[in-house]
Amino acid sequence: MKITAARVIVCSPGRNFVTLKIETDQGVYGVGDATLNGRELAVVSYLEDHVIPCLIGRDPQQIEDIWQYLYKGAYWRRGPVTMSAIAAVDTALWDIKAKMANMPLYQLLGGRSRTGVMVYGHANGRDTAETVDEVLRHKEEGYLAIRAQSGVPGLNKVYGVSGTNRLYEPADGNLPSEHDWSTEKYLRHTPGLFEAVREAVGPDIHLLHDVHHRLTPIEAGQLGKALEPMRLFWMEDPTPAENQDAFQWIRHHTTTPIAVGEIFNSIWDCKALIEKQLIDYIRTTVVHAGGITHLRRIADLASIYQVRTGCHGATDLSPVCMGAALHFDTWVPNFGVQEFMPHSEEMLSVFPHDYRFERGMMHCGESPGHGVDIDEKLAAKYPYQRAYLPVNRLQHDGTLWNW
Ligand code: CS2
Ligand code: MG
Repeated sequence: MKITAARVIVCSPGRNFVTLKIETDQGVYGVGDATLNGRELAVVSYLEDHVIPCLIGRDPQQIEDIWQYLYKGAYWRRGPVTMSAIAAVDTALWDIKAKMANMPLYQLLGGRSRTGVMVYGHANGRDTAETVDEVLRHKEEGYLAIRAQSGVPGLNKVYGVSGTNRLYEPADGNLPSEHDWSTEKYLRHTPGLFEAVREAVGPDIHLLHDVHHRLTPIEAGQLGKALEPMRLFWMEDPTPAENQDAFQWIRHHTTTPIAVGEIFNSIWDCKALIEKQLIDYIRTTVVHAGGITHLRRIADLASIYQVRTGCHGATDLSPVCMGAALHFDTWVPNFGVQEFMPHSEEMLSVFPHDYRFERGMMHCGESPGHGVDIDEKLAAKYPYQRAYLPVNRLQHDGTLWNW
């Protein structure tokens, strides 16, 4: 069997997506997500200029050998651009292999480990009252797990709050927008937010929160301790994770579970965090952490230390990634939760898919492969529009901070 062609499809149905399509001499093709929010074209070039020429003529069944070839053969290892490109190839090849085997991808990985995939939804509000209403609306829709993010009094824009009833989409056009930040205001506000949310929603709903890399370890310890009475499912990205050891200072001060990893792109980014049990959930994804092949390795390492998966699933990960992730989630033994930030109808129209949401759970389809395709004609109607993620500055002196 041979790879005969591969092409990158860039489209922007409400936001930018990068998709790789690999075709073979057996008429079967596979699709992979290569979207890196705010740096999309870097991955396009990496694929078109450096990876695709090496793929033509190779046997697409040799998933592992191609993974090793692209990882070691680049010499310059790891990084979000490299690993997203490798991920797109890997996902497309798993899609092809499952189609050739005439089975849904989860069967090829090892079969079903659960009846469905528990997801968490995004409840966002400009203030506590609006956020509580949104949490209750999600509870009504059957969500078992709900993330709550709210505006912070005295700050003009914070992560996770769209300010309208539109879906929250952080990337905006032309040049990065600038947000202001005050840790003091955030730490004063957040415990009260979760007191109100827990009071309203009752004890059974899993509540999550994304700190989005903005605290120092000791501040994160403070927040985790303050949130303990509200029993969160997890506190996410409490502090930047380049220094994995820093998480021990959070662990010293709080039992609030910790999730990290959506910006990780390889097992090396989380090896210490997992082995030292400094986290409870690993958020690495199919699209940014080297595809199914590498994500399985991360999940297996995590399972040894009772760390569970909690894959990132924001709208800047395409429906192709969501489809592949749901097959992974259906199989992986140490599953925790899957993030589900629904794509708009416009976005979904470009990506025919067979996964579905039902009362707090998602279900991958039974069609061969990962169950997601791309409608290239429709995609062509949505040309790429450069967009950046915002940057953050400290409100009192303009210091560039973590967004
Ligand atoms: C967030 C993301 O969903 C999350 O947990 O951290 O929305 C993140 O801000 C975006 O994926 C960045 O592109
Ligand atoms: Mg996050």
